[in-house]
Amino acid sequence: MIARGNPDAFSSRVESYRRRVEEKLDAVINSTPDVPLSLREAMAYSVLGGGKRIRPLLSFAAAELCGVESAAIDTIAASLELVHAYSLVHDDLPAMDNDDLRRGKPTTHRKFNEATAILAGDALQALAFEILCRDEQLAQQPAAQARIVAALAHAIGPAGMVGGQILDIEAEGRELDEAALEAIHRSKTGQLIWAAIMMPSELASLAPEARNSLNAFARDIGLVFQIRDDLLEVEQDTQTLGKNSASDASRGKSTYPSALGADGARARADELYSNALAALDRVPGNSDGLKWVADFILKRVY
Ligand code: GRG
Repeated sequence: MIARGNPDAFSSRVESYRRRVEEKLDAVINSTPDVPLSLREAMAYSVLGGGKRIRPLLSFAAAELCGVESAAIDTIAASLELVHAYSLVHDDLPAMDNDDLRRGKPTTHRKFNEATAILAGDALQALAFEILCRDEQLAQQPAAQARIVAALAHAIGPAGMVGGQILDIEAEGRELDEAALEAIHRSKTGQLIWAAIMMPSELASLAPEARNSLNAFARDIGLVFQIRDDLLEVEQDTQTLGKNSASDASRGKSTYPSALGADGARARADELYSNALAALDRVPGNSDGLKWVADFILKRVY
């Protein structure tokens, strides 16, 4: 049983939630039959044993808020990390950001080769949808299960992450204003974060006003995540980040600090964070977990 209303309670559960998602991912990667060894190795390399697991933490916290204790949250959390890992593997490819360091290790195409990295990303994405569709707990609520699958597909599809990625690529070398940056990042980064929060909520019956408020929280906190990411790119060192810092500037990408200045970017993140928390306060239930993750997102140093 989850304790209600204790501000420190979520922080004491963070490591166990991270362990849960790691175990689930390990089981999914290593128990899927008939996977060629080289592909399984590249998939495992890309998704296991690294990352902050922010999206799973958002899902576990959203489940706490909505009073959902279903074991299916493990599957939702794992599906999010599978698609997140796929996006990182493809984002690092020579045709995209051409990065050689990720999570403190060589990127997947550097460790293996480009073709293997492309296929590992494709396979991780497909596996995310397979585990959601096969989950027995989710299958007990088939309408909710369909909405969960659709939310993830929408978030990472042409009007979501992939759409944002192409806008981002096409904007290289151009100076963007804040509105253009926001349009890119609400799709490219924000929608997967939105899905992490909204997918568990589909298993609960939220009143329409509560759902709208949770939506508003989810949208704004995704943008806070990106602004913090942009700030870390210019303020933090490569070793702490585990990926190359200042790589946006070297590719002529507009970022929040380049558009607004570092202080302006911080002020915008603070403003969005306040709006997000005000929206969250309108959702009944225990929001300690989402507040903890929102705070982590605003203040993270890696
Ligand atoms: C189909 C070719 C093809 C591409 C798919 C690659 C892609 C579309 C979109 C890229 C989306 C992307 C990688 C956005 C960046 C989001 C971001 C800042 C990720 C870093 O997330 P963290 O800090 O990473 O949560 P960890 O390592 O902690 O998991």
